[in-house]
Amino acid sequence: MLKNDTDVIAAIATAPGRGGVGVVRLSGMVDLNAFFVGLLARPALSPRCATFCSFLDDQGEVIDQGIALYFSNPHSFTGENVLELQGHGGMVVLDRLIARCVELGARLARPGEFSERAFLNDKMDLAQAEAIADLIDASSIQGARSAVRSMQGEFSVLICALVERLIELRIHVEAAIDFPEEEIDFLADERLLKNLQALVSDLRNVLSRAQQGSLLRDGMTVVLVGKPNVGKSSLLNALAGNEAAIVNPTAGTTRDVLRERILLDGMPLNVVDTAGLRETEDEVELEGVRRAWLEIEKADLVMLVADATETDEPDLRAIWPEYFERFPHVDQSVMVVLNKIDRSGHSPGLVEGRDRTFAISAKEKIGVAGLTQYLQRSVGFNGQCEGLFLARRRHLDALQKALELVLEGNRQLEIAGAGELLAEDLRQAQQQLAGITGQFTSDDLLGRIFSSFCIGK
Ligand SMILES: Nc1nc2c(ncn2[C@@H]2O[C@H](COP(=O)(O)OP(=O)(O)OP(=O)(O)O)[C@@H](O)[C@H]2O)c(=O)[nH]1
Ligand SMILES: [Mg+2]
Repeated sequence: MLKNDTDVIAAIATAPGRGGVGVVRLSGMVDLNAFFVGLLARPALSPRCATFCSFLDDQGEVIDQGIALYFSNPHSFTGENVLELQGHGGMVVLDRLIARCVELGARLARPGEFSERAFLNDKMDLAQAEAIADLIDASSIQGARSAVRSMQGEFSVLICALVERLIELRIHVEAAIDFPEEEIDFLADERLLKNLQALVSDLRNVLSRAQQGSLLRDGMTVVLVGKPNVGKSSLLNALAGNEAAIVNPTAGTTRDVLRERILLDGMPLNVVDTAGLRETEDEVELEGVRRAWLEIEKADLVMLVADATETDEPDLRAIWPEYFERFPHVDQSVMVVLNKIDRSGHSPGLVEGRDRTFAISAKEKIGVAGLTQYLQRSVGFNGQCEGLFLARRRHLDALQKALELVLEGNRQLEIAGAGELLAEDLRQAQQQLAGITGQFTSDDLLGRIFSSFCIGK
């Protein structure tokens, strides 16, 4: 576990820049007397009362005036004594205020240190702390709603219920193993099998809700690639609904990598436009092509844009052999977007008899809405966000591993009647799930998680 440290930490909690109000926040286990007396010229503050004060420097000069709020432990966000100073939101005034706090013995808080202390003091579990950071970063209403659900603990409650079920199963199995003199037929124990199966089905259900939620958080990255002039930049513009990229009949127009973030029913879609892939002597274009390949490697989905008037090859591998030569063992999603159907006469939509091919006209905006729906469907996002909670990659990994372990245990039981192996799988599955709420998480990982939060949170 991370060490609970006793310093008083201080940070500007409001976003940098100009604002009506600027907040400095302090937290520490020690009493905050130095701050009451030296900063506010008061012997004490009543907890949970707003007090209008002058904030003073070491000479007694007024730095600012505002509201001071005091929360005594454990009734605060961090579970420690917390002082919040609400002054005016200017950079100089807030910098002076924070410098004064440091003079009085506080140290500057690391990013996420308030949340870290709240976690260490059991004010919230790890998934809830992460949900606060995700709420701050949410890019859509749906994402924000799901983050609130996780922050309020709905996700954690489900995870804890799964952990409880695992514990019960472990007790059952391990108690049976502990009496080796009795011949135990695990398979004959219908209750055990039934409970295992019910657990698998519940794990699957939570995993699928978490997967949907994680799409609201991270969305997907789609990279548009293809030969010059096929209409990649036109497609980026059609998807984004604005003229973000330059479109021109000259082949080799786009040389840099261009990114646009679009929301599809709350799911962020990061669309990346790239330079047309071709052999070239031009140094700048060559660099563009090199960068395009780098983007391809990182994408969740690669959209090969092709000109419908030129391509009638049904097989993806034949249309784009270079890709399959570079990445012979792909498990990446690749699809073809057949563009310019206003000139070829194809109907918009999925093309029958062709491998993962969708026909559109980017210029005339035919089939583009259908393409976005197809994208959502292909990642399993149904646009419904009732009951979703914002989940992170690490939550999905843990749920996935727990599910695999339980399935493996079940298999061991069915083929070999091996109770010991089942017990071990269940133990590891429990550890995986406990890692989500932070009951079983390494210091190193905790450090990494909290350091990605913003300062003052
Ligand atoms: N008729 C028709 N023309 C299109 C369509 N989409 C794009 N074009 C035209 O094709 C030309 C190239 O379009 P771009 O979007 O610049 O193509 P690109 O693939 O980004 O090209 P590079 O950046 O050079 O690799 C432009 O003249 C577009 O107007 C379409 O759906 N129908
Ligand atoms: Mg272009």
